[in-house]
Amino acid sequence: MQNTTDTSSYFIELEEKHGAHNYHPLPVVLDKGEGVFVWDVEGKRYYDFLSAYSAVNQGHSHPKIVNALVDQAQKLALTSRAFYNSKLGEYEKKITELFGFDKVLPMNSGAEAVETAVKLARKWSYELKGIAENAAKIVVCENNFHGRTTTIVSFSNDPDANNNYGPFTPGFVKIPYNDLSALEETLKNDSSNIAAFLVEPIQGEAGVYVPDEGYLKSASELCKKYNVLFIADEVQTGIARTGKLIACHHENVQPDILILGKALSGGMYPVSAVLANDGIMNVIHPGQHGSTFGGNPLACAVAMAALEVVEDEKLSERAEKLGQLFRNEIEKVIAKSDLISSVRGKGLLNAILINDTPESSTAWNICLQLKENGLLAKPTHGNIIRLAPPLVITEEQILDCVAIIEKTVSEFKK
Ligand code: IF1
Repeated sequence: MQNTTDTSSYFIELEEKHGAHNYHPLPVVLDKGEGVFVWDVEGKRYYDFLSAYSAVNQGHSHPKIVNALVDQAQKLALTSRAFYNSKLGEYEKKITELFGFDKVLPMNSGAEAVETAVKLARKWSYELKGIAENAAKIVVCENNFHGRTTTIVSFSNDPDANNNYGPFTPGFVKIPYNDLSALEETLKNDSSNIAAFLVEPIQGEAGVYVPDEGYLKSASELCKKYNVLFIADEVQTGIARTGKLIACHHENVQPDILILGKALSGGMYPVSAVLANDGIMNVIHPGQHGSTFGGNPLACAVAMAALEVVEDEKLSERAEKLGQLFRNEIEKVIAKSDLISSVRGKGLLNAILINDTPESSTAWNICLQLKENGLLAKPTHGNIIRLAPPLVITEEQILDCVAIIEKTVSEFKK
């Protein structure tokens, strides 16, 4: 018989009482993770179909990444950038060569990397493009999600993200996502004041919106035409998630500024990065940007191991192949059910659209039933359920999960 201090309800009550209520988690208390699986405190096993919002692409507690963390932690964890360290240069060489840029600016969270990219683009636009001081604008897309700092939520149109957090940072222009004429119109009318276009190659939080084929390519060409930096936020779509090393590579686009986070560390440690070529990155001089933990030896060791896993285990190719299989199999489930209206995504970043209103709790209740059936997923907005397992999942496990989804859907009573 379990005693009362190791049951799910005990841990849920602790969080309820002592923690800020800034999330509404599914009622499951996770205690262990390995590969595609997580276990709750009662010892029940689940397929993890959220992967910590695509931070655990390499699978939970990948041994190679854990070993890199432990070995480096026992040697040297943090020096600050007041001194050089024996890991940062090695990491910088590896990540810049892998992604094809001259330089990297290492940070910690995805939002910090987005903030870094905003500052870098603005500074470039004043010092090299010649925009008048404080006049720089950055074009962003409606329904974006780039993080939760005050500046970033300043250009969100999600009231939950920015209500009562004002006053907001000025200098951002919103256009519809996946709309090239809106982008061209904006650039044509005001390019002399526009520093950059910041875009998610797939809008994750908005509900896994995949833009039209060619959107990223044409958008990057429009930016070049008007001397505007093309900034790709690949915090969620990067690191093999969509079937390429970064989602921009599906269209052979090399962004002017690339933002990475999440799975850059395999979910083992907060690691983010901003990559750019010298013509942009060299506007930053000593004392003009940084952070206590940015580029620390522990983060570098973990990130190098996480990137090696992506290469060694061919995670991009796996995501591409198994993502196709997953969508094909889910289409068969859709054909037999009126509960799911569609499936969309790229690689192993997918979502299903539930046939009910966004205000309904149907998607949430389906996730509760999926949990009972051994698969963890969570709705993004309203009636969309994101389905994003670790990229180390096998074909057999994909089919097993499709069977769980099919069982849940066929049993579900609204
Ligand atoms: C939450 C989802 C949300 C991101 C992109 C930057 C960041 C994120 C494209 C900031 C972070 C996380 C944040 C987390 C839930 C999750 C998320 F889309 F992935 F599902 F919220 F939209 N750019 N996404 O997706 O990175 O500072 O979090 O390291 O805030 O609830 P971060």
